[in-house]
Amino acid sequence: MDLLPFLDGRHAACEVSNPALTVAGRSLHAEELTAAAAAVAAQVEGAPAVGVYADASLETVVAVVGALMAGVPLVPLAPDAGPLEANHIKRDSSIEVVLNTEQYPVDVAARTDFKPRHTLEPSRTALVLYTSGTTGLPKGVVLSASAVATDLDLLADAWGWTSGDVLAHGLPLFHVHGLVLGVIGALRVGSPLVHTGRPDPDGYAKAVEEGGATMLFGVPTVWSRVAASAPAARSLKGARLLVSGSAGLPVPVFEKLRMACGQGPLERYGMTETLITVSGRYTEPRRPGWVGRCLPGVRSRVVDDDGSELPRDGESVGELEVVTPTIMDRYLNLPEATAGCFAEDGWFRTGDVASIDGEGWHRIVGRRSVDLIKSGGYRIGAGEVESALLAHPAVKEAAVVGEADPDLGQVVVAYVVADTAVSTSELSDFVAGLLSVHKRPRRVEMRDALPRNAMGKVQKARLGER
Ligand code: MLC
Ligand code: AMP
Repeated sequence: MDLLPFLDGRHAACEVSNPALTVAGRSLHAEELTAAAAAVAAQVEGAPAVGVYADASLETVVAVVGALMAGVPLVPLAPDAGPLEANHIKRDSSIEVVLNTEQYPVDVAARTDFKPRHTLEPSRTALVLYTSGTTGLPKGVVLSASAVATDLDLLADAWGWTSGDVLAHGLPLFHVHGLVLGVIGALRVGSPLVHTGRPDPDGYAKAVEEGGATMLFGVPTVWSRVAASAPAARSLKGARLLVSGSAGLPVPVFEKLRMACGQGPLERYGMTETLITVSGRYTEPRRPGWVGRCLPGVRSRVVDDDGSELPRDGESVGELEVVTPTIMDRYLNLPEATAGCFAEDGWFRTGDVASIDGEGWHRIVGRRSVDLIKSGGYRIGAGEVESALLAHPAVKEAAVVGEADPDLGQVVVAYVVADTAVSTSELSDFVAGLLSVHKRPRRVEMRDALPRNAMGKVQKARLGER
């Protein structure tokens, strides 16, 4: 399947002399990218799956394209993944090779005439993306080439995204936002990509002013930081479209950007398991606080605790369920968890609480479970952080929650009962080292005991009480 039509030389981007791709200041032209990726494809073809150490580098993009060319399922690893997280992912996905490491380096200057024997059939697995649940270690979400391609085409249509755009962002390359939309999306549409290395306001300003960026992607934390920097916000006047997602965009951030650069970001909503299902359209007025309507072919409903559908009146609040052609195939090796996230009639339960109005606009109100935290747009499972804390020899009990934060949306806060003296920063660093840096508790509070109910279950709502 032509998940990357660009690679067949059919796409306009191949004809322009501008680089197709710039990551953290280093660039490749379309032909260079194709040739280097073909060398990766030759190396990995036939493997059941391949990993990539997904730092923000040209090497990561070349590895991603090479795996897709060869039709080999790609498993990205966060560059700061600690041993607990990284070993789980490697074991669970049975990957033997992790590209872009000392053992399997990626050469962006490599050239080969290799023509992959496999084509990426629509039903083949393109990606396995690991994402946190409320408990346990992250689950591998198996995404087909067809789900990815369909989603990208629907989004390109909704956003008027063409090869005439230049996309810029600085998001991590191991999740849907930065990798699927931000890299594979740009390659599929044929728009040059400027990855700024990190998603900081100055990088975004420079991408517009010097890199000619017309479209920018960010999580709300990034937009909030851009809005707080007057010169950076003003420089975005030159862009055609700002897009926000991965968490709810606060209305004041939307308004601040609108004042500074003439537009508030267009919002879209989705998750790893469904890809992006709901979005504003670039031709329609934006409604701050609302994330848009279903993409064509997607259906949605909100249901109460009994599974009965609630009225589409913009007021009734229930769990959001969707049916979408962009749905995952399954959670890897977890048939019960896979079955558990679908209602009896096959609708996917998002776990998000929302309302839908008479015109089909969606407002996301929160999440059903307090055990899934969104911090800086990262999804973090409370159970995973609690288990990591309990692995520290001093920790007797631990409970983790997400608390509201003006910068990150939510921050991970841990309440800990310890047997022996231990500093809060040691515990935070311990989690950062074992899982990954963004999962570390930003605040640790020591307690003599945790509030529990008669059944012995921790009462998370009472954790803040002294
Ligand atoms: C700090 N650092 C440590 C550390 N504490 N390193 C080791 N151990 C410790 N204890 C270092 C980090 O390595 C990093 O270094 C630096 O400190 C800053 O890290 P941070 O404090 O974690 O950064 P922060 O400013 O909090 O990050 C904000 C952010 C980030 C917005 C940049 O949250 C982010 O990138 N978010 C994007 C998440 C995303 O893409 N989600 C999409 C999910 S898909 P250094 O050297 O690296 O600076 C999805 C679907 C959809 O949701 O709808 O899109
Ligand atoms: P992830 O699996 O990391 O992709 O996270 C998916 C979750 O991010 C969803 O279930 C939502 O809770 C949240 N999310 C994504 N986009 C939005 C948005 N525009 N508004 C509010 N929440 C969002």
